[in-house]
Amino acid sequence: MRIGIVCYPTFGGSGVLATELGKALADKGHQVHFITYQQPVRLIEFNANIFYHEVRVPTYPLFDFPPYETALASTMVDVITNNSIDLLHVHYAIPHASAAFMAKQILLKSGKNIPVITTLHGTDITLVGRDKTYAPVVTFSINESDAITAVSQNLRDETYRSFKIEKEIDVIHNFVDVSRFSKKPIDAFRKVIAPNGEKIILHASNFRKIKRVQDVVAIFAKIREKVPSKLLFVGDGPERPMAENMCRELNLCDDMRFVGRQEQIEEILAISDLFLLTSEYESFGLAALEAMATRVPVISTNAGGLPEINIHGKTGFLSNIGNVEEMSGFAIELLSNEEMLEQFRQNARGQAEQFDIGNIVPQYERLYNRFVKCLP
Ligand code: GMT
Repeated sequence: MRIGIVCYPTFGGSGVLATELGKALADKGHQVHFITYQQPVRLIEFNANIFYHEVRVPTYPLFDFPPYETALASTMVDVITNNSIDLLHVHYAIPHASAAFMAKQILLKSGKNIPVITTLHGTDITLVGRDKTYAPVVTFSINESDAITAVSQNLRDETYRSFKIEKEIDVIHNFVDVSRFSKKPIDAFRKVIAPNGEKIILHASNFRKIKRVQDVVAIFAKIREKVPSKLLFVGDGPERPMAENMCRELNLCDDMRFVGRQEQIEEILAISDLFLLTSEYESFGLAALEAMATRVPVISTNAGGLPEINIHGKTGFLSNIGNVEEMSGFAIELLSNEEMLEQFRQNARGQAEQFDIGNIVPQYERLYNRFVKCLP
């Protein structure tokens, strides 16, 4: 099958998922065409079945806002026509679903009916999409998609609650390639971060407000009073200066490191003992799943789809949003008990295996086959 994939090419979970899906489909013999404004960050190796088409947005002095959506729709038409694409799969509704609708209408004029699948990822529904500036277009373009998927049951329910959706939304959970997250810890690396055998706690995100990074710092301050430990922050974003300030105010700077955006997250996860995810909403929490695949237990909030992946008392613990006291208590309990920690490590890996790429990608293929009846 020839599949067009549209996504955000940056470090966000939706782009990571879309890229990993494209790579997996290419490995299975499908021809995959990425249509984005920049090479997706996880699209690094060469694969004969993968093609990349850049969306260029010409500027003009009249444009205070260059019309990206128009450029995207036109590029979709061009790529679909010239590469005989069978199906278009867009990730994140805004503005990909509406650009896909426009492309579909244009192609219909020349007799081609391109099936469009929209995968909803989270903030396109729960935050940005709900804004009344976008909501009518988001509702319309989701309804016009030939199929809709959501990355968790929670996101599916939220979508029905927030928008007037007239179609069935299929839940296809996010996935992880567990074989990629099976790295052995590099001792020398661990020693640099935790020279005296301290426990290593990790948080990885885009440092947006929704992640409540201040809670990560506050939890760590409490853990450190009881358990010798270090905190690693992976990623970057608007709340990072605030977190750095907090670390200075609480006198934690010797035990905290901001390592910025990292492509080889599996190396960092491999030396970690605990992952913290304090978000006020996560449709799924792909970062937590990647941690679990590396045998790292997760202490998270119980917001959104997180309870669908993190099992309380088994793979980690869940608390109400902002309950720093309880989350630090759970962390101290776990990090102070080696037997319990090892059991949770094994449980985390076992749970991640349920979401292995090999179990989830065929669900997308079955969905594609509803519209395009052909083998790779
Ligand atoms: O978390 C973000 O702000 C990034 C966002 C994205 O679109 O890249 O992540 C969303 O999609 C991920 C992949 O499906 C999910 O794992 C994240 O939970 C979801 N984020 C939110 O719902 C806040």
